[in-house]
Formats: sequence, C-alpha cells, structure tokens
Amino acid sequence: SSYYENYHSMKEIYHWMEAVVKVHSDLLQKIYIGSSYEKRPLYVLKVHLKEKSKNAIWIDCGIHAREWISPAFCLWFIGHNRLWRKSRSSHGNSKCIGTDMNRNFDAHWCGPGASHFECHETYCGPYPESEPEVKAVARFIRDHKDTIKAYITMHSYSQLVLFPYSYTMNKSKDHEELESLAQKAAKAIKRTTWKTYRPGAGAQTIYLAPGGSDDWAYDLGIKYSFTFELRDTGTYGFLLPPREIKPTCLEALSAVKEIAQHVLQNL
Ligand code: 0X9
Ligand code: ZN
Repeated sequence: SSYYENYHSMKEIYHWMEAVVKVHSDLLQKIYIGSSYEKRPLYVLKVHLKEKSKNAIWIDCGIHAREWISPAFCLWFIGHNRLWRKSRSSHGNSKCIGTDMNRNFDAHWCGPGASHFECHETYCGPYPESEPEVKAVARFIRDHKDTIKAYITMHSYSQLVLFPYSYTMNKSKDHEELESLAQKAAKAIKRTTWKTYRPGAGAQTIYLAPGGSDDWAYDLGIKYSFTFELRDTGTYGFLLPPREIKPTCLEALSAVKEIAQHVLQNL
C-alpha cells in the first residue's frame, strides 16, 4: 500500500514535507512558525493556486500525540498523486477510478497483459473505446486513415522504439521493415544526443500488452506505427527533471524525422 496508507515517524514527515514542497513548488509553500518545547521546527504547509489568496482554511493534525490517524490525514490531504496513469472515468460501482487508455483500443482488447479489474493499473475498461478520449482519437484516425501514413505515440520511460505487435508474440507481416526503420530511428537519436534507445517489437521487447493504440493503428492499415518510450532508464523515471526536456525532445525529433523520411520514400 502507498506512503499515505501508513504511519510515519516525525523524521520521515519532515523529509516528506521537503520533498512534496519541492515537487509542487507552484502550489505549496512551507512556512516556519516556531518550534516545539523540544526545539523541533513547526511548519505550516500553505496550499495556494494563485498568489493573492485572501481567504484560507486552517487544518492542523497531531495536537494530541497518541492520535496517529490525525497527522495521517494531513499528509493524505496534501498528497495528490503525481504518478496517476489512467483516465478519470468510473465504471460499474467500483470504488476505483480510471481505465488504462493504452489497453482500451480495439486491438485484441483485454487479452493477456490487460486486466478486467477496475482497480488495476492496466484495467482495459468495460468494452473497447469505452473511454471518450480513446473514442475521439480512434474516430479521428479512422476518418483520416487514408491520409495518415504513420502513427507515433509518445510515452515514458525506458528509451525504446517499439513497433507492433504488443498483443501477440508473433511478428507482424512488416516486421523486417519496421525493425530496420526503428533501428534507423535509434541511430539518429544516438547521433543527436548519444543516448541509447533500443528498437524492437512491443511484446518481444517489454511485455504482452493488448488494446494499445499502436497495434490498433497498424491493424487499421497504418503500416508505420511506433511507440516511443522516452527518457530516462530509471534514474528519475516518470519524474524526469526539466533540464532533460530539451535534449529529450531534440533526440525524439531526430527519430521522427527519420521515420518521416522513410514514409516519404515509400508513398
Ligand atoms: O504498457 C504500455 O502501455 C506502454 N508502456 S508504458 O510504460 N508507457 O505504460 C507500452 C506500449 C506498447 N504498445 C502496446 N502495448 N500496444
Ligand atoms: Zn505510457
């Protein structure tokens, strides 16, 4: 269970305060208001969307030391989930929110590698394209499928250039061409920033994952279909620092150009 579903020592809570204020410096402010009898610092965490906040609500937790659930609430109150993956829909009468939109496309929907359980991170939804976001993208691409020559979807992280299939371990009929193009894309990245991206078919390279947008677009007839897993390889993971935005975009752009060039040559 999560950090917020556990009790923490005061030392841990001080560290948590520092970290959460750092990550959400646009929303949170830590204000020193004095110290305890034992000389430990007392902080207020101020939550504010705009600078000129005139009205406020005060919440304190832990005035009585043995009431551990009380500080747990204050942490819970602040701790919005930066690492949310899914959509925001609710289905059935589950207490869990969200569908994995990369398991909700109509491509071997909800086979092995996806889950029918609403609380799982890879929940496939009640039926294909149940999510309005997925439906809108799918509809647009279907309506323009004769003009769209390549489909590229950006994810993170792991530094990979993936191509179909992910819903089966079998090779697609264009496996060789897609593999060599993915290799060319990875080489372009290497030339640009010296970063290593690994090319490969989805299921063979990472895991079986049905209902993904790349496989769906490919089976619709868009041959050049790719999933990029951008930086990094785990040092920061999903919390990639801003200084890596520019080089990551430059390397991804060089790969996209390589794909575009190949598409042009094969029209
Ligand atoms: O699991 C996924 O949806 C993607 N990895 S991520 O860590 N960004 O969640 C990989 C998608 C590969 N393609 C398909 N599964 N179709
Ligand atoms: Zn992703």
